[in-house]
Amino acid sequence: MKKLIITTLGALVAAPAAHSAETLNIYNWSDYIAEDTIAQFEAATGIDVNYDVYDSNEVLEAKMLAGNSGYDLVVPTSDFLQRQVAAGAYQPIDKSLLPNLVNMDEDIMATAAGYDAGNEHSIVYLWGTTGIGYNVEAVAERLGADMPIDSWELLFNPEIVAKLADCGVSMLDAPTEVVPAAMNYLGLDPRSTDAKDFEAAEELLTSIRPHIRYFHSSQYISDLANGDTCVALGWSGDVFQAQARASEAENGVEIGYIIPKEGALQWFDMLAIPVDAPNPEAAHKFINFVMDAQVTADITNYVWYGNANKASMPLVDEEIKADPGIFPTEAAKEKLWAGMVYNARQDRSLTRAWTKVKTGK
Ligand code: N2P
Repeated sequence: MKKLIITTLGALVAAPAAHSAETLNIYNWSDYIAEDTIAQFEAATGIDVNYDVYDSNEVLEAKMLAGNSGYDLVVPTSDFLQRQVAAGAYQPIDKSLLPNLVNMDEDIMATAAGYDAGNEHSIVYLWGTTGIGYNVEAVAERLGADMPIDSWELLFNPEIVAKLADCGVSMLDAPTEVVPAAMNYLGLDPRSTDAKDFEAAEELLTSIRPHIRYFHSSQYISDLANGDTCVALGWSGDVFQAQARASEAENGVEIGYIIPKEGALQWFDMLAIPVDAPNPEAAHKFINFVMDAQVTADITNYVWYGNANKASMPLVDEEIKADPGIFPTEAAKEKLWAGMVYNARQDRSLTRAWTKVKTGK
């Protein structure tokens, strides 16, 4: 019986990898873990990991609300998590199985507790912002080198984005992130749930729709890196991964990331265990493994997202720690907003606006 083995943490670490029939099913965001994290976990515990990826909170939410996903560990963003916890989708985390909890940054965990009281169902995995990735040369060629590249204007000003359309502009397919960003650009409260504000954003987005090549939440990493697109509304670390890929390829593409001066969404992605997880013990084991200072530092150093692990910080590359696109300055922090938790009615009105934008109807 596998349960017998996994109640003894010490025995697990020593278990030979080759003889274990135990599996852990993880469903995580794409491009969101270091190259060797899973292999290291398997070697340390003897647990076989099935690792699937997604690039959309909506896709994950549909699976969590339907139940029977078969996953032991998933990574919803905190605003989505709150809704899913309310629906009974997650089981409480057994903190007695997480000795590495002492490594966590209490301030960030407290912020996350705003979405999950007492951090009962979740542990912060990584966090980042939703801003703009751009090809430095391609944008300068089209807008002139003096053009200030620090604003949502680049994407949301119809005259400016029109000039960039030929080199390829993409947006996340993430209504709860793009619609509030458009509202922020319009001077509206990005956390507003007023249908009128959604409509104003819809109108703006529809006006720039002809200049958007596609809506997709992971393809833009390689497209930016290869120079196939030149502007993306995207996630901080993903843009930095594009930058790193271009520089490794030595293809002459230089990618920058902007936290717009008007503000940006700061989000937190959370490790959570579905209520019907087949192997919650292994999920706890993985959470504790990830909370190791070196393991988390390796992840941040690979994916360029901030983490909530205080003990990992001395092990995070100086270049990453010093980058204001990854760890925003105090001034930028003042403009960041937190994700809104929409109720069903608000969610429908947001989704309706988004569908219209995407289909142009
Ligand atoms: C990584 C996606 C970042 C997660 N590709 C957005 N919450």
